[in-house]
Amino acid sequence: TANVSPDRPIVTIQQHIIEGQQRYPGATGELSWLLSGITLATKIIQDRVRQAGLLDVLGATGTNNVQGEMVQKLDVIANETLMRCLGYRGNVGMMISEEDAEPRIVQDVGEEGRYVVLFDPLDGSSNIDVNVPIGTIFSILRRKPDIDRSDAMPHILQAGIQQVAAGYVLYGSSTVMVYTAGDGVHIFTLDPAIGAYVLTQENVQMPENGRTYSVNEAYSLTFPRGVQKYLEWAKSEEAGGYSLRYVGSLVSDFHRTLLRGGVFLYPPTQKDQFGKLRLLYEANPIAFLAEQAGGIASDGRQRILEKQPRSIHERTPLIVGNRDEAKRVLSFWGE
Ligand code: AHM
Ligand code: MG
Repeated sequence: TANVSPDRPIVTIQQHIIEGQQRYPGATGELSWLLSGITLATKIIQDRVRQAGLLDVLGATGTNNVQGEMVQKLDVIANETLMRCLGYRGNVGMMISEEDAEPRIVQDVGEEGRYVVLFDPLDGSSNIDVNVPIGTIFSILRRKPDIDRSDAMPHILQAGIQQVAAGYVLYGSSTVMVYTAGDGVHIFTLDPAIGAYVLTQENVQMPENGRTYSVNEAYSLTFPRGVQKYLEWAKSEEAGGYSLRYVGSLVSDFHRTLLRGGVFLYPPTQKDQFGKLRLLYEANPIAFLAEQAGGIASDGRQRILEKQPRSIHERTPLIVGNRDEAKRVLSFWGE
């Protein structure tokens, strides 16, 4: 992982993407246009997230807040903001959002729209009221050129390996965008004074080992036996001292795993046979980032990125972490 040195020129995310694309002959710059829609939307969302408590208070006397807007739930605001910032970019063909429980196609525009954008507008939104970091996750696919657009599904239900780009924005103590277009993982930090995402870490690699596991251990009695065994092992003397860290916000839990190593798990439970996380909006983009950073993402049986999605609702177990630790979990998994 290379921290950007202080004497390097300031590079914004747009600049970085354009420079990256110039390395590919025939690149049209369309992806950078699309991404600027996402960066704009997440700047607006982060502003609303930062005001979350205030908006409630200011809106409590009537239904309007200071901007004269109706007070809305933040995940609805996030969803609409992404739609408004992206929906009118000609190259966005379809947008699919995991708003609330039911993902839906929110836009189908532009005959020439070449990209399909999938997002979880505000992941971990049950954490808003207690001021815990939340995030926006996105995944970008290319619309299949040879298939008629009257049925959206073949364009949407593509394996994660087909992703053109993916990333997330974490609304934490600072706002960071973590991004890959298949050419490494790069981190940009929002400088609120100038309103730009500035490159702060380039070519991030997960640490080679990390003795941290991240899982909702309260469900452990209903995890598959192999997962229980891993958790028992991690607490044993032989393991040499592990820590448990679980925020309950995937973006936060993965971000820590990316930078500090260790493993994040959402295994099958008695309640949810395939776990809770969604393949298209959560597991795929996270898996793309993890692999680009030298890590592993699996559902326990196969690589997340190779899973053929069958429905837009689909959930999947997820094990993601630095190579050695994820492999260790997988070695217990089948037991
Ligand atoms: P959401 O998309 O409805 O916000 O739910 C997803 C979140 C993830 O951020 C997090 O990893 C998981 O739910 C936590 O689930 P649990 O409370 O079962 O541990
Ligand atoms: Mg989510």
